[in-house]
Amino acid sequence: MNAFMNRLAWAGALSLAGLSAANAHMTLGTGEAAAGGSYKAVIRVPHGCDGAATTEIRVKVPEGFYSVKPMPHAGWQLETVIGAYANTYMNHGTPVSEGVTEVIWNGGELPDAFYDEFVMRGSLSADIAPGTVLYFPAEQLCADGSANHWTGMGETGDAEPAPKLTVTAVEVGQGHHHHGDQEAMAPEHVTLGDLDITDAFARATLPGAPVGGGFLTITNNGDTDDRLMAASSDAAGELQLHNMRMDGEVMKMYRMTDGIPVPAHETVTLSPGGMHVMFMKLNGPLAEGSIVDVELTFEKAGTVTVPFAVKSIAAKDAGHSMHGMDHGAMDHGDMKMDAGSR
Ligand SMILES: [Cu+2]
Repeated sequence: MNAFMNRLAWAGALSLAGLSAANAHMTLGTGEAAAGGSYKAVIRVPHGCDGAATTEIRVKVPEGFYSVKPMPHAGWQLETVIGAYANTYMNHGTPVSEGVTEVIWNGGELPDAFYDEFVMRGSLSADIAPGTVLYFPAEQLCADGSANHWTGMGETGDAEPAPKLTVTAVEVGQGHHHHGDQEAMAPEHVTLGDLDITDAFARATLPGAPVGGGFLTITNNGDTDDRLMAASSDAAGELQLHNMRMDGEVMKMYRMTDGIPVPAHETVTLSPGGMHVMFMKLNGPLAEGSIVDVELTFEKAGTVTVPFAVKSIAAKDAGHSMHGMDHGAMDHGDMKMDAGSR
């Protein structure tokens, strides 16, 4: 393997020895994530510097975590450092060789007595070996000019331990970024608490098409009603939850602004001609045979990433046929209002 992989493997081996971090360290909200998927790094800042308020957080982005976008933080300014990656990554078919390598939030004031979280989102390379530890070295600067250096990796150095992420094996359906065998990959089911999510697929779109449709089946095995509240994906600027209804002789779609209920012990199916996840402002065509990761957020169960298999433009797998025409031919007046009002 190349030097990059060697370095990752070395970092992973070192980390095995140093797992006993105290709670008051700067850490990541989710310490494990699968290679080949998206990852939301939530950097937790538990305290200031010996009583002084925190005024700046600088976090380095590890190699292998690419296409990173930081989340603005109210009351803080946001800066990014753009640099070249050691490797080139494929982001939905486009090679990416540079991006955000450091994120700086500054100009705010977080008192020592308070806790806060700073967030960035990106993709984890599918080539990262399972068990690899990625470090997010961080500097915490405080109002009195002092600082905490959260830059220790493994057992090296005198610094406090850096926030770290353990990368786990590529999940089924997520190896598509780098490997050509995606046609054979139908998503297995995804489990989130009491919810079983199956048969997630999207229809392929033509070049230039602004929208696409996604479908899935959700079974709630629990005793508590839940609700699909929102969806998001790197493949599109916005995802909305839609349903269809007859308006006179014309089938129209409308936005389900209260989400999609998933009652206890029931199965809800989103399928062509009915409820669907609508990809708005597509960043590019949904290519048949590829997989699109969609993050679904439920009111109770929380958030999960579900791989949607992209099938043919008129896929009738689910036994329906209408949806392919809807978005091209229908009057989109209502839709434009929806999209523009966000
Ligand atoms: Cu729609």
